[in-house]
Amino acid sequence: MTEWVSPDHIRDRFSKAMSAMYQSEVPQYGTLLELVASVNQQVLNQSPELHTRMQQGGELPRLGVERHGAIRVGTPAELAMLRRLFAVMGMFPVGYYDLSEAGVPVHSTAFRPIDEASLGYNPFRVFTSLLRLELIDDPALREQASAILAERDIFTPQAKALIARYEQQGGLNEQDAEQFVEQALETFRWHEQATVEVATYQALSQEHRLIADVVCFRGPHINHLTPRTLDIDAVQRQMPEYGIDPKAVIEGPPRRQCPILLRQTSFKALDEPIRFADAAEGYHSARFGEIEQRGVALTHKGRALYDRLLAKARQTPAADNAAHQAALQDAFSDFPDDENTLRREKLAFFHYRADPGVSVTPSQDIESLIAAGALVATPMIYEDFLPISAAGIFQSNLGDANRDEYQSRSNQAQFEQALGAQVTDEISLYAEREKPR
Ligand code: OOG
Ligand code: NI
Repeated sequence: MTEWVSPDHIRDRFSKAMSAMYQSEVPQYGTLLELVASVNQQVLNQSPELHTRMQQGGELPRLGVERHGAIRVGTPAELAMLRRLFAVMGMFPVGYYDLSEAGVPVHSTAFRPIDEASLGYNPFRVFTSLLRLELIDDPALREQASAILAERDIFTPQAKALIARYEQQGGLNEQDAEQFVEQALETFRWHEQATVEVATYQALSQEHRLIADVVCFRGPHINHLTPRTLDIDAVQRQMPEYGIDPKAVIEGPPRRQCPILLRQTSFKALDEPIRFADAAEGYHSARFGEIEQRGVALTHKGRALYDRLLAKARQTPAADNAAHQAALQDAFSDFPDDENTLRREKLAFFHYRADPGVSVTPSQDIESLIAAGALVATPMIYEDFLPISAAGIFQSNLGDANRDEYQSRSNQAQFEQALGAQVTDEISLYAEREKPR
């Protein structure tokens, strides 16, 4: 019997290989990693309590490897093959994000591990967007874009063969797993050489810069990687000292005692030299670095409250990050900020662990078990993304020429048809993991 390499190991190797490739392609990302590691270490040194908690929650070993990345693809066939590629690494489509409302002509999902052990081992996620060509107004340009996309194959023949072998055998042996990581990585590599002439690039770019980014290259280059930080405000503040130009505001909820969901910020996409098919030279900006600070996952009720308070804070346009954070602080004073209240009001999800050292009586209810220390509740980390934040990240990297929202409805069914599978509802996954077993 051959031993298959576990998908968790393949994902771990792949995410490390991707990080190494991206650091060599975008040195500023390496600088960002240094800054994040130093801030995380400071936070852990200053807060032994957090250190202990993260250790107990099994979060410490994954802190340094934890990251997400993002890509954008052009056709249903590309998306469907990516689904099969990510499955080899134990990553499955979770959540549906419609960004057309925010003026970005894509809809997206996140490929990520799902079960407890896999998330604990390496929670690597890839935010994956599909271009919605139907949102291009000009029919001739739409035709041209889809003709260009029809010409390319973003996967190596070996990658496709290994995906098929994985599906057939139910696993990959050591040698195949190693090959797979190497071949899969090729899809995410940067290409200085555009596949189109400069005039085509410009026409597509004028329609939307994102369309040029998706259509004009041989593959869907990874456009950012994102390590997890324990103090996003500190990293945002220190970025300029490290020669990094941060986006204007930190997306998501404000700083809190009990962090919720996800806060994100990025450095602006770099202008990189490219060559066109007609030998013309130019610049393209797509690639950047991002950081994230994750907090507790919210229930439907908690999420509805988050959405409402965020909308309230966003009514006042902010001049800078300080003003934006102040508006958020103000709005989120209505969101309970202690764990017991979050738990009792069913706003957030928790892991429950029994402490067998504490004696209990059969009649004790959950609250008194928790009060006695017989049952320990720890926040369950949010593993997903936020559409308004994602739109903010996209926009800060698409220059200032933002366009208005598209007149289109979100279309999960169309996305799932392209994907060739349904996406899993993220909130139901947290609810499932919270159940006693
Ligand atoms: C994806 C932007 C969204 C996030 O973390 O919300 C994102 C992209 O620019 O392709 O990565
Ligand atoms: Ni991101």
